[in-house]
Amino acid sequence: MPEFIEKKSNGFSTEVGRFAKQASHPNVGLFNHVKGISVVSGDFKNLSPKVRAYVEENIDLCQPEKIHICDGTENENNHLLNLMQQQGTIVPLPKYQNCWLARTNPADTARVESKTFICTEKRAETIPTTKEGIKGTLGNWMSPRDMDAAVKERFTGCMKGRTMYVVPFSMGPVSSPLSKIGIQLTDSAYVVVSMRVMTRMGQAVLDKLADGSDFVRCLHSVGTPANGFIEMKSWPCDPERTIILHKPQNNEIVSYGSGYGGNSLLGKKCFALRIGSTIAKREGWLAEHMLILGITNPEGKKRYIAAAFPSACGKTNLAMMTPTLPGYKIECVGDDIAWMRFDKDGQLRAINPENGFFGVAPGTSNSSNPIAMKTIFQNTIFTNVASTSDGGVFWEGMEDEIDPNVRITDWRGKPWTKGESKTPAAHPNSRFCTPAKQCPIIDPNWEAPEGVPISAILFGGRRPAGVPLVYQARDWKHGVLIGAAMRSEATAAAEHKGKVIMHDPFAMRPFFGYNFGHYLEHWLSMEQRSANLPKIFHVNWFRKGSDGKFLWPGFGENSRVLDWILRRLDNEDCAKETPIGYLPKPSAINMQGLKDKVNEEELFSLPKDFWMEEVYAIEKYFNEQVGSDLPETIEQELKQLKKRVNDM
Ligand code: GTP
Ligand code: SPV
Ligand code: MN
Repeated sequence: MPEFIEKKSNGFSTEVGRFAKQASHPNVGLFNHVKGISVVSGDFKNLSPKVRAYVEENIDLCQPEKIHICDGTENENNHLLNLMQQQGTIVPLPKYQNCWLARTNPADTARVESKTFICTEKRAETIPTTKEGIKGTLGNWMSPRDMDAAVKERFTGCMKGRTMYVVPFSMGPVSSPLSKIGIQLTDSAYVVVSMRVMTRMGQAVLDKLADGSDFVRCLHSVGTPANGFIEMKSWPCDPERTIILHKPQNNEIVSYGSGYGGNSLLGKKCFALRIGSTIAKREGWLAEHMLILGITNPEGKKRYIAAAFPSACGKTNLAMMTPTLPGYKIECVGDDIAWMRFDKDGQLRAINPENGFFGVAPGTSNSSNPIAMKTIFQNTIFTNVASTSDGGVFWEGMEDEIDPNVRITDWRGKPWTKGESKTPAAHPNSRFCTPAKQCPIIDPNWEAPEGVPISAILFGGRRPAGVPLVYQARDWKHGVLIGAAMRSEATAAAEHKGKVIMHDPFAMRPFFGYNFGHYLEHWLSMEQRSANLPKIFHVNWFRKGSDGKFLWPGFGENSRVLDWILRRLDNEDCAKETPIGYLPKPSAINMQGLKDKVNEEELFSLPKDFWMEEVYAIEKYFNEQVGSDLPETIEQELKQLKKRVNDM
């Protein structure tokens, strides 16, 4: 029971002072100073020379008041939660165990792609050379000189009066040879507690660095607005000057102005995908925006599948799916990122470099994702969801999960009434940040240092028209074309407006660390690494009928599609050749026991006019956006697809 209960004006009890007894700084070193600045937790002398140099350099730049070297302990975590509660950054959610709600500044709620840059000497290393007058959409480039100026302008003195946290973290299990280490310097306690959930963070990582090994340098500040912008004390940020910079040559990330998601939890998109993909290119492996799941069929045969869907397009849902087909079992390895490489036997193996789920909250419910619902109500930080007067959370999709008599406060802190309020209760990109090990179907091998063997790779997106529920690539090269040609409706995960269909090759468009043309070459080169390549498929849960409704029930029913995919892996004769690849033969997808009849004809139809337009759109995209960097093989693959569709 909490020791002090205070009635807050927002209607529910908060546990002020719960951790007060332990709130003194853990692990304090007396006379522990660096450059005249006191180290309030941890021992600076014990850091490796490389880490010390990195910290010292950035003390000079950012001029923090204090240094806190994070050890990752529960005591430290409680101290930071307590601190944030006092500052008003988070409130406890007494309905659950150790759960917290953060409300960000409304100007800081999603990833900012337009302010994200890769810095290399030559522009062509980073982005394909686009046609004259065409704005490139495959990443933003900046010169190292401009990067230095941007950093100096924003970071000089930016941590005055604040604590600089030194966050040692590992992407992947600390003991895995496939893992990589980073040090994040940040002035946000929210980022520290979130990094503790999303990565392996703390002393064990510092111990591993003691041998002098290198690490990815991650500098982060929520920023201090230069002028005009009204600062919100509980969520400082500097939206006007926000910038996310990556220098692959130095394995370096610098992020300023935002405290939210992929902008600030630098292990995730910045490290595991953007810097990760450049390391992967050099070292001959793949860093991808993919979930990893294990699936056991009714005969007891288990396989692993990786799947790339764009942001907010169903990775978390598929990774934790509760299959409706009897006898199937799904286990979750990861829901967002896969690091994959071929082992000495030519088997592709994947690890999930993360340690938690930073999942989309709206739409998560006991009917759509009961496993997530069993995962997230302990030790979780919710951000920008709505709260209830009984100390819980609410979002769109949770209507049946709450007591109808509770009062709801929306993500901005305003009273909200169902059916009356015109704005959503939870921000569409509101998220939960929860430890992966709490997932009741976490795979027994999810931390296996050698990774899990991948048998199939799925690509998919939100395609309301024309694209069938599932089809299989003809071969690896055709599969790479399918990945390159991915398109999807825009979502709230980034700053895009409206439901336009956007190109999102490999679900990586916002996350490429280097030239997409070179990335395609890299994927094609995997054919030389193995005689046992995973089979490639494309799925679409989001096709709509002439009535504007989804044609496919999705979620647990997607097990029917996975069943067909597994049977294809077993070489079952359940597919027919079509111009776009192999589609299920009539009645090959098990529809037994489906609640509502599915219009299979519409779901699997291949309208010729749609596919001609699709091919032209891809051709135009490659021409304009990838230009001469497009591999000859992909050009040939597209030509062949065009011919097949034309002959339809
Ligand atoms: P990021 O974390 O942003 O990379 O996204 P994600 O791919 O993990 O997205 P997530 O699984 O959280 O999907 C979010 C949205 O997709 C929610 O609105 C879900 O309701 C919806 N969704 C997921 N699976 C299905 C499905 O099979 N059918 C339909 N119709 N919607 C789905
Ligand atoms: C995504 O947008 O794909 C996410 C959320 O997974 S964030 O980490 O904020 O990028
Ligand atoms: Mn993602």
